[in-house]
Formats: sequence, C-alpha cells, structure tokens
Amino acid sequence: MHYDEFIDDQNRSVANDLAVVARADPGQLFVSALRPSGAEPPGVPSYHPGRPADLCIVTPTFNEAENLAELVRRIDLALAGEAWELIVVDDDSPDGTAEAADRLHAVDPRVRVLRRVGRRGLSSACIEGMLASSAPYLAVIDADLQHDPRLLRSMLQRLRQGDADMVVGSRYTAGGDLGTWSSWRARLSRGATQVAQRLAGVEIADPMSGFFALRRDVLTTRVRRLSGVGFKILLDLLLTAPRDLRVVELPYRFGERVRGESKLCGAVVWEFGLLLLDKLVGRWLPARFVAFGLVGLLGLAVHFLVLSQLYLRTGVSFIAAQAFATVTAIGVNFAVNNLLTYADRPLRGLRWWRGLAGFALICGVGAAANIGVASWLFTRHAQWPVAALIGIAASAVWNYAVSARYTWRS
Ligand SMILES: Nc1nc2c(ncn2[C@@H]2O[C@H](COP(=O)(O)OP(=O)(O)OP(=O)(O)O)[C@@H](O)[C@H]2O)c(=O)[nH]1
Ligand SMILES: [Mg+2]
Repeated sequence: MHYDEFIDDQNRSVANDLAVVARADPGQLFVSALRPSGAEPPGVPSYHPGRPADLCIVTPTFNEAENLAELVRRIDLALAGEAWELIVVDDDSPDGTAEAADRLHAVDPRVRVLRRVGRRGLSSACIEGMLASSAPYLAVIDADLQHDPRLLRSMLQRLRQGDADMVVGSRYTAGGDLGTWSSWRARLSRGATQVAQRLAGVEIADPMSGFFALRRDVLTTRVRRLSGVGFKILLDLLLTAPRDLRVVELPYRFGERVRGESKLCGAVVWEFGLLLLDKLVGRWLPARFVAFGLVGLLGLAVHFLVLSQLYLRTGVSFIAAQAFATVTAIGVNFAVNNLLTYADRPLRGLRWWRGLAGFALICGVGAAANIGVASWLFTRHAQWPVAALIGIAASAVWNYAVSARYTWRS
C-alpha cells in the first residue's frame, strides 16, 4: 500500500472509531470539548493522525483517572496547531487510570498509555515514558493539573530557538509561586532545594520542579547514567553530566490539586537522600546497598532493644531472648527494606510472606558466613574487632546480593 493511501486509511479508521465511540457512549465524545472551534490557527489543524509528534508530553500517573480528560483538554487548547503526543505512564493504578487513558486514545490517538505492572516510581516512569517516544522535544508534566499546560508552548519555543537544552517551570524565579502550600511543605521544598544547591552544586533556582521540557538528545546522552530513584527526575537529569547544560527557567504558579489524592509521603525525603547519595557515591557503591546497610543498622538497634528488654526485664533466658530478638530484627529489616529500599517494587499480599520466609533463610546463611569468616580470620591472628567487622561486611554483602536476586528480583 502506498504511504498516502495508508494515511488515508488511518484517517478513515480514526473517523470510524469516533463514530463508534459516539454511538456506544455519547458521554465519552468529549472530542468536541477537546477541540473547541476557532482554537486552531487557520489552515493549521492541530489534529493530524499520522503526523509525527514534535513534542512528546509524558505524564506519570498513579490514581489520576479523574484528572486525565481535563489534562488532555487543557494540553490540546494550549498547543493548538502543534503536533504533540501525550504518553501516560501508569503504574497499574487501581482506580482505572490506564483504562481512562485507553478511552481517551479511542477518541484521540495522540494519547497513549504505557502501563507498568508490579512497579512504582515517578522518576523511572518519566524516563521510560520519554524513551517510548521518537519526538525531538520532550516534556514532563504532573497529571493532577497542578502544572499549567499553557507553559508548554513557551517551553517548546525556547527549545526551538536553540539557546536552551532544557526549560524548567520554576516556582522560585520572579513571577513563580508555590501556590497554596502549607508552611511545612514550603519549608521542606526550600530545604531540599538548598541541599541540592549546596551539596551537589546545582545552580538553577528550582531543581525540584516536576515540570520541564528538554531536547531528546539531552536525555539519550545521559540515560544510562540516570539513577531513576524516587520523585526527582529533573534533579537526576541535572546531576548527570551537568557540564555545559544550558537551562532556562520560566516562572509558573503551582496549582492546587482539585481531584485525586497526593502521593507525597515521608518516603519522599528518604528517596531524595538516596538520589543524592547515588549521585555522590553511586560510582563506587550502589545507593541501594547503602540503604540496605542503613536499614541493617536499624535492625541492629531493634535487636538490642528487644534483647535487653526481654533478658534484663523479664527473666527470659539469654538464648531465648537472643533468638526472639534475632527473629524480630529479621522481620523488621525485611519490612523496612520492602517499604524503603525497594519502594519501587514492593512485595504485597502472599508474596510479602513468601519474601519474608526467603529473606529469613538468606539472613540465616548470611549469619553462618559471618561467623565462618570472622572465626577463620581470628584463628589467623586478626584482631578481634577487625575479624568481627569483616565477618559483618561479608554477611551484609551476601544478604544484599542474594535478596536483591531472589527476594526482590532485580
Ligand atoms: N507512574 C507513577 N506516577 C506517580 C507515582 N507517584 C506519583 N505519581 C504521579 O506523579 C505526579 C506527581 O505526584 P503528586 O502526588 O501529585 O505529587 P505532588 O504534586 O508533589 O503532591 P501534591 O501537591 O500533594 O499533589 C502525579 O501525576 C502522580 O499521579 C508512581 O509511583 N508512579
Ligand atoms: Mg500533585
């Protein structure tokens, strides 16, 4: 089939799809709302099936079904005349966000969905969404309407001018605004911004922004060195080979979330720390291993707390108290690692219990390795603290490597 015929065919099938959707469910035919007449400049219709997208907008979603249609409507208005596409990267939201995106796709094929199962994480979602596009310009926007899509046109213009590699929607430049944030949240955001600026040497005013656009090659030349940890994809990009990246900031006001729930929680601070750690020492030591080690220290504290309470206060024998403390510490270690170290692929339900059993087994072997290595070193006249530390290090490496492979399957 000749290419022109193929395109005609595509157009006809899209027109048919629209007719089918309109007949099946008139309520879904918001396509007229998506494209109010007169919004497009004359002679440049914004909707061209088959026209390759110049700008790919990626929106990460978790439980944003109620916001998607309005987001698409606003993007369509803001980018009338432009060839754009929207990739919704959904982490298998239970509220049916992916299905909502599928319904939008049926009436507007510029909307696509990338569904990830058994995974979580805003940064990795954005990276995978951007990699799924062939558009020369990419943008990232939240799905909950807190980022104003009208800024997308200016972002695209700045990128096309060629004097910027990346354009960031900034809440901290003149004209920008945090909106209606509570004082603790504003303080947290400013604190994290200052840490990123002072510790990691980031120069821009709002490296924590989740609203930005970039040339595709800026991503592709860095993608293998990105951490993909947590919430802060812009910071990740900025800290990956930051030299000679020309960044322009455009002010915007952070809007209020009207529908759906925030996914912001305490883990964001932890993930921010992990990201910085990965950027600072990740070349030598994986951040996940450091996280695993820190959780291990917490397990040690739990062990001593339980042991001392049982042995000193209740008259339980030392062996019984030690055994109970060991089991508790393993359980706590597993639960906290599942929540924090592996927040991007947590085990749930039955898999949680199976994971716990496997983890306990791995730790048992780790403890044997610890004792084996330490006593071997001790018999070779190593000083006892050195022998003990090397034994602990050996079991930590074993526990981490084997649980990453079998418990949380990397
Ligand atoms: N794919 C994916 N998207 C996520 C995940 N967590 C959050 N998101 C999306 O990322 C965007 C930002 O998350 P929000 O919870 O709105 O975070 P926020 O804007 O800093 O917080 P609020 O102001 O309280 O809304 C939204 O579109 C979320 O649906 C996730 O684990 N996976
Ligand atoms: Mg939000």
